[in-house]
Amino acid sequence: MEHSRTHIAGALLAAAAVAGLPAVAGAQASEVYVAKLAPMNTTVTGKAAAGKVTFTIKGDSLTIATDATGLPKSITHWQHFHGFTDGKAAACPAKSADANGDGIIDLIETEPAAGTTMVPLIDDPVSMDVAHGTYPTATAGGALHYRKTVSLSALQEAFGKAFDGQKLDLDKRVVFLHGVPSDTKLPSSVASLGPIPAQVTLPIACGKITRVK
Ligand SMILES: [Cu+2]
Repeated sequence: MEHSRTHIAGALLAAAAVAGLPAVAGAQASEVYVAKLAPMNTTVTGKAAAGKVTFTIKGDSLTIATDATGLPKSITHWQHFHGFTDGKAAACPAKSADANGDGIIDLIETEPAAGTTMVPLIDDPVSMDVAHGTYPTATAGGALHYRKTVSLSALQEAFGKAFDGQKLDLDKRVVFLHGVPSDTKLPSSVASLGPIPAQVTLPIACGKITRVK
């Protein structure tokens, strides 16, 4: 017992000594970006998605967290940030984005306002694997909680490779949550990406990323 107490005290002292160094680094300002989610296509989902996606940068660490409610329950939801590769700032699509007037803003109709799919918020965002990444699943109550920490420099490098040397520029991006149940009936006018079913890519929430700290 005596031995283990001594050991614990020693370990605490060592931890404090180590913590002393990061405390200096921790004093450097962290950057926080937030996208407040607004619902989209509620006539299809029958409910209003809400919540936020937070991006916290500390040194080389970027933590991405989604906390959302009001989602189609118990299914996987694709989520990404979208944007333009020419430096233009992205925006969430307005109602007028429904170009074909079918009452639904599909993924393709988001592009004039929001640009292209950029980084998937999956188990490994640095892989940039939009089509095959593992996306989070909503609970039976329609809530979704996702949290992932990546190396900022690694993500920046992968992003630059995919998008012609562009910077992440989070405050020029928007986040989309996608997805309705696979048996949801959609008009044939609802477009999607390649062979991916429109039910998977249908936008259900959007939020513009803004820097709050
Ligand atoms: Cu997306």
